[in-house]
Amino acid sequence: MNIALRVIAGAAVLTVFAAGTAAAHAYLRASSPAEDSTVTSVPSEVRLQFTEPVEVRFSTFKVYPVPSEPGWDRRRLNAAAGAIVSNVLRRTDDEGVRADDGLATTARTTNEVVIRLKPGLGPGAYVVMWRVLSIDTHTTQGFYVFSVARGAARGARP
Ligand SMILES: [Cu+2]
Repeated sequence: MNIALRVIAGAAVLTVFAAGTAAAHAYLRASSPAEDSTVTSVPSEVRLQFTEPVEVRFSTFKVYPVPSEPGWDRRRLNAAAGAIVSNVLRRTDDEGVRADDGLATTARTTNEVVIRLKPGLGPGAYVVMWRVLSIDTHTTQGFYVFSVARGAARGARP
């Protein structure tokens, strides 16, 4: 992230505090796979729908595997995912360890962002994370977890 963007992000945080919850920011409205869901076919992409358009080139989207054990509940998975997010959201040159293969979205500003997943994801938990600059210049970030079931069918769309 360059200096200018850092300044924008810092200013955005102050604005968020000042404006409280009344202002509109780019929050996640819906996603596929859905938050905390377990899918029975291996997804090839993640679709994120935000509450307002985001500046794609000034935003970050990543999917990482979440090392976890079968039987972990939602809370435990989300705690593990949160720890990963704080470590890797700003990391660069991490293509090799990510579960995603970059964006399919080519628009500069859009409400819906499509993230390509690497082919043939194995069973287990994954965290989808984002830090987005919305067109109103506010920055928001978040994450959610989905899981791929054991024995999930391959080659299907999410
Ligand atoms: Cu906003």
